[in-house]
Amino acid sequence: EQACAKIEISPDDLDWIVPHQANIRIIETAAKHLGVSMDKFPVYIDRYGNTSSASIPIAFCDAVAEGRIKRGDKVCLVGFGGGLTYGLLLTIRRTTMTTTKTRITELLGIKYPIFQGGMAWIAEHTLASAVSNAGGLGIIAGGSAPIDYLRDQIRQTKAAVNGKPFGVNIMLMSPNADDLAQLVIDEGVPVVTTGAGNPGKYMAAWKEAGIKVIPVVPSVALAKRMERAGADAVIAEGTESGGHIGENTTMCLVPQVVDAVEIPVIAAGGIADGRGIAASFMLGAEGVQLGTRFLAAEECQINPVYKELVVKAKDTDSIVTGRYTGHPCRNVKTKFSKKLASGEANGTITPEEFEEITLGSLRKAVQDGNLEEGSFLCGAIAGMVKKVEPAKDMIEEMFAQAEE
Ligand code: TUI
Repeated sequence: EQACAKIEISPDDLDWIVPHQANIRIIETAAKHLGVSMDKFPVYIDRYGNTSSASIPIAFCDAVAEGRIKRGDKVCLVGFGGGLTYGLLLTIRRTTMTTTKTRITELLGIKYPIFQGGMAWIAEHTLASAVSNAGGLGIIAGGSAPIDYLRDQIRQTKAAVNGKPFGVNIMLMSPNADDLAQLVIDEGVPVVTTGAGNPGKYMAAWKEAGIKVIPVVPSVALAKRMERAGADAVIAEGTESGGHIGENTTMCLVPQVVDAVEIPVIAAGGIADGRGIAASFMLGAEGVQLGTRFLAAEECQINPVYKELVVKAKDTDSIVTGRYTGHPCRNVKTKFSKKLASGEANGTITPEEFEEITLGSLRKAVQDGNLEEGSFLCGAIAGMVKKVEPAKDMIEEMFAQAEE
């Protein structure tokens, strides 16, 4: 009772009460007094009717064997020394939530478990270094960039982050993925994320080079395969994301991936504020990846037309094109993207024409702000992004809100 009062919980909130050392008669009396069942006392009694301090590890082993707790569960052990008969160890069912210290922050040595998505043509050194310097993980997009360009981006980021970690995203559909995969080794890049495919063939070389490898996965099956191949974590990306997307939603995908793998899971797709971060943690994620919110970062170098489209977008302003060609892609709704979506739906645009029209359309959006021929990729959460501000302010505000 004293212990519960001290941390302001009721005895009902306890999964177990493990007496450190007591006699069984004292325990039975205590249970009666607290009005809790003897099931809550996983005690081991010696031949004299006393419990021993070995109760605690034995209780844990039994709980694991019986499936009451599993590896990775958060268990809070609170010890109170109140004299021989009052010594208690409590495991608390509802643990205090913290969004800032997880296996991801430990693995990468970062302050906040937040990644900035490695958006092709968009995520370059100014944005990536701003995010890394703010305590997250900034990621440079490999996309289909020429190798010299990416090398320069990596070196500029390194020079700006003063030893803090950063990442490079390897887009596996890129024709020069092999070269970029070797470049990250040669340049000593600390973290690699991958997208749009299975990075299995690069895994051994990356691990050998000491790189932390974190693939994007759109399904449980791929998450399991990546874990077996040696991935350090996975990013479970829902269909709310911008750009090329899978089918499953963040809400459905993340908890299923969390249940399927032991490695930490980062949630992506449809997250743009502290509530989204808190929700992701409730689904079991230990980190988040955001793309769309960072499009509005001051340090993001996209054309101002693009930034304005994102900031002005409302909830219904994203549209998926490319469903019929097998490569669905989420964009800001513009005349161009609406024409593409309706053209493929009613058959007036053939798959070949679609490929031709969209070739180079991302560059036209990012560099030129070309509303007639550009694909302005964005996530379904664009409607919630309301202002242009420094990446650091975004991150600090979001984690303050998530903790709250
Ligand atoms: O990669 C993305 N989103 C992107 S990449 C991009 S740029 C681009 N340019 C030209 C052609 C294609 C893309 C724009 N947006 N997101 C990560 C992501 N990865 N979403 C889904 C996947 C994914 C899909 C299938 C990951 C693995 C995968 O594996 C299939 C298999 O089993 O091989």
